[in-house]
Amino acid sequence: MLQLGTLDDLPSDYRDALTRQHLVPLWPSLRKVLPPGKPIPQTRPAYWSYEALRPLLMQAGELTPMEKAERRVLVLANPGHGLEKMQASAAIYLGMQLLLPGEWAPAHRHTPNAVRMIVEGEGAYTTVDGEKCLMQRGDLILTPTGLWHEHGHDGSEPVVWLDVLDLPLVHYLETSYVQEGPPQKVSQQGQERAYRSGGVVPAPLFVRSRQPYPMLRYPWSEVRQSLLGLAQSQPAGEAVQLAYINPESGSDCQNILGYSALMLRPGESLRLPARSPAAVLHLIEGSSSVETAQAQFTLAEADTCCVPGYSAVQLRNRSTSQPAFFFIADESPLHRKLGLYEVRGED
Ligand code: 1HN
Repeated sequence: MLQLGTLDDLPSDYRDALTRQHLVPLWPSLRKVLPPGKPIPQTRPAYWSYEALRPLLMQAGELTPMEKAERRVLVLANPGHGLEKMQASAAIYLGMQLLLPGEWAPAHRHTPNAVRMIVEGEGAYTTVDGEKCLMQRGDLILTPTGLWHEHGHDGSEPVVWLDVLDLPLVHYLETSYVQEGPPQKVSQQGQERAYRSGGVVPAPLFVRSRQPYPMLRYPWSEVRQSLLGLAQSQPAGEAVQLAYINPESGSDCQNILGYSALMLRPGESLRLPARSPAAVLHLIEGSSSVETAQAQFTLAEADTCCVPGYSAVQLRNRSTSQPAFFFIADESPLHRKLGLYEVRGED
């Protein structure tokens, strides 16, 4: 590969003349924007312990009333991007949100897509586009782009959930904004029952739903059961993994980020191949290690970590008697749409 010239090779009066005309020579920066072989990600392997962050989140509950926060969130920021960027990866934002009994997070809608993975507590709900969705541990609830949403809490204990948004990308595209609105009228509840079983969808009078987001809540009780069923039908050693999809189209449930649930059988190890998208792994249940070439993390229940793209990941269930269950968010829908998606062999 050619050794390219640097900025220092150029006379300073020439550089100044370029700058005055808003011009930049490409060759001193070419290798930075086009590194050989594979990208040099800013996203680093990063880990957040729930046990360590929980007291700080509860403290935020004492320090900052909802009226001063709108959403009371501690952002899980990847140091590789700089904490102030509030990014877990190039396209993924992560935050832990706290709602205390009786609190209310007012209605708004925005261009970034969000999902919530419920981490602890009972009695909270989120209303999305008029559908009141109960929040129970392990549930995945979608808040797609442009849909009104607000959160309430009728229970007696704090409720915490993990927010995953495509905010870094939508912000980078200069398309991120929010609108505030009045409280929504609840028009339906329990809509997830309409999509209870895989392979069949509602078709009243032979008519199928044409909504882009027909299913908003994916109850953990159903997903967990499906994983246990899949584990029995899959040969040992094959990944037990389910994708959260739009049940009408069969495609990813959101446009930019993809979501899946993965089970490790007791004592099981699994290698996830190196793929172009960065991913976030959140342990819903169990105990597991997550290892890349650069880092190794031990995840306890409710812990979260991030792994950069182009790097293989080794998962290992640390229990020989209990399964481990992961929630995984990644950038694969985006990469596929852009024609950038890659799976690599051994890295
Ligand atoms: C948002 O709307 C929520 O509605 C949570 O709970 C986190 C982070 C950035 C932008 C919007 C919510 C968010 C957010």
